[in-house]
Amino acid sequence: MSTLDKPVIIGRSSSHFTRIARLFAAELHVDHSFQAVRDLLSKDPADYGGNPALRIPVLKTSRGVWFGALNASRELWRQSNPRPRVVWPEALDVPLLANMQELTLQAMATEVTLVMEKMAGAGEGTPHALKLRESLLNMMAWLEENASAALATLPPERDLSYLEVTLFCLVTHLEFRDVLPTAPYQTLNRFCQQFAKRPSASGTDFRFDT
Ligand SMILES: N[C@@H](CCC(=O)N[C@@H](CS)C(=O)NCC(=O)O)C(=O)O
Repeated sequence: MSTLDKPVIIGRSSSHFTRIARLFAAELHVDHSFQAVRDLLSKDPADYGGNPALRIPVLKTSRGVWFGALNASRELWRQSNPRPRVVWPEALDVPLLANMQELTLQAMATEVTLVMEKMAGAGEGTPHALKLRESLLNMMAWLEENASAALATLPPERDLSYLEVTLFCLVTHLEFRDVLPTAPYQTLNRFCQQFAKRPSASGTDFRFDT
């Protein structure tokens, strides 16, 4: 089988956005391979599967190249058979759920900036880094306060939702990268403990690619 017959996820095993795509591939039982991006400070789009944004994940399939975790997850879903019932972000049509998804993704993006700035040597004490940390703490407090009600509002007949996958990847990554102590977020931790029982979650544990 050529690589294009079999989807390729391009990313890093330590990246929370990449884990979204890896987790969907596992949930959907889509046979795929994984290509690790060696240097996240590279400025060559070719190192990111051609993504001009210089970001991961990217999914390569026989149909083309898909930039970003949501595009990758949807395409993996389209390739799956049978197709499980997935609740995608556009179905979250009440403020509680829509805001939960927005803040989960924003917290992930904010964490990326904090980690990348640190990796690039800018330090953690710049005015912008301090503001980002404050914003991240605010978002985490909001997510903790609203998680129970939001998760209970998701359609019960679903197999999976993008919201749950992203929330799991966010909280577990904060701990993995030691960005924030996560112990105070009891509701979010309870959710993660439950979600971690899925083979797709335990099979995609964060680790640093060598
Ligand atoms: N909108 C993108 C964001 C992806 C993203 O920010 N990925 C991080 C890794 S977790 C990245 O590529 N960081 C490199 C950088 O910030 O330069 C998605 O949803 O997939």
